[in-house]
Amino acid sequence: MKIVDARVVVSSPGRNYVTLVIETADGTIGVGDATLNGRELAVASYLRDHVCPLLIGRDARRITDTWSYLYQGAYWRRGGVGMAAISAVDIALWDLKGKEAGLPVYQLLGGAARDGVMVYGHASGQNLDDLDASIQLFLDRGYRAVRAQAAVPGLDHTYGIGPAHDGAYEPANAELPEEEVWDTARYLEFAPRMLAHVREQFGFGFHLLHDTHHRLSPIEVARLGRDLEPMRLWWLEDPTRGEDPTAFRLIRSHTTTPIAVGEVFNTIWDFQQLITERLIDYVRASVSHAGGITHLLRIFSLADLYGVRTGSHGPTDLSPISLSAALHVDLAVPNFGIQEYMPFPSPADEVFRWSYTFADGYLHPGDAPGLGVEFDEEAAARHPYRPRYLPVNRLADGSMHDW
Ligand code: GCO
Ligand code: MG
Repeated sequence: MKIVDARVVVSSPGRNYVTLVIETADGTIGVGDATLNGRELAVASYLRDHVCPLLIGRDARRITDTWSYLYQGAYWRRGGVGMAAISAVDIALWDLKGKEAGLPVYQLLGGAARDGVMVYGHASGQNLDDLDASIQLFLDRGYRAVRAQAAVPGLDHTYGIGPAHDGAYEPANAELPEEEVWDTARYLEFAPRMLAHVREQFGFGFHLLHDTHHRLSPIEVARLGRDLEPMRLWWLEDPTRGEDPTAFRLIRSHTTTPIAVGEVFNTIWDFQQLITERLIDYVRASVSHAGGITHLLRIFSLADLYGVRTGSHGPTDLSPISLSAALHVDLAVPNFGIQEYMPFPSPADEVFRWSYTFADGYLHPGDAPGLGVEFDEEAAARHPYRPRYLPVNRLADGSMHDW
């Protein structure tokens, strides 16, 4: 299983993806996702210029050693770009290991701990009627959990609202970042009203989630969490910025609304205090940003010790390789909670062919050896990279704000 080639393909079948392809001497191909929304080329260069040359000649079977070689060996630690690169290598090596064994990756992780992976869909609307139509669509399709977002009245634009009822949205849609204006007071008045409306319309027979995208201060979250308690959310996501874990002590002392954090985190150390002080309920890590399958398993094991469950990041700005890798982990770990799922629009399906399937609100990664995703490099070449940026957020007076 000697590695003979490692190459990076940046393509844009609907949106930009960075794919790492690792080939071994017997011609087996392993694939990893290195996409970092809005900073794709930085990871591509980190891999091409600094990591791929180090992989040639290494034994693809030595996953943990390769992880440590790239992490400890670089001297410079953590950070989005470097960790996305290490994650992609790790994911590709697990894919190769599964292919060599002739087994789906989840079998190598201890086998299925459940029959399927419960997912949540993204419902959204420009107003409450649109939101109702969107939620209905997910419930009709069999989803057992739905994230609800709606445009905040009085704001020109609210992040994360799809133009279509199926919630599909692509926020990285401009050649330079668009500027959005945020108003916390309007949001804090609207969000409880919006989520109460959802429970009034649809009842409590499904799990309801909501994402706040780091925009509130800790005391604002404390108030929102209290206001939302009657709606019994599955989780309130990223309510405040995650860099200061002690902020969550304040939130915790005021509300029982469950909290999910970590889609922008890169390592177990980012999560350590939040988990060991039981300040969060769900770990939101991305397999392709938090060190691949190897490191995600470490984070999830730590979380399990403290009764914290998993809720892996899974938007369409991570490629189908990431979603598949997350699903193998989800199926195998004891403390699985829920998985985010946004179906990939065409032409992503021309470039990536996946074996995971959806039924009755659950995904299953399938039983193809490895991760179960084939990457078509010729099809990828037909969709070249286009510079695309996420928006930024300002307050009405022009100050930069978290978004
Ligand atoms: C989510 C996220 C995404 C992020 C996106 C940024 O909960 O799915 O908040 O929508 O904004 O991944 O690239
Ligand atoms: Mg989020």
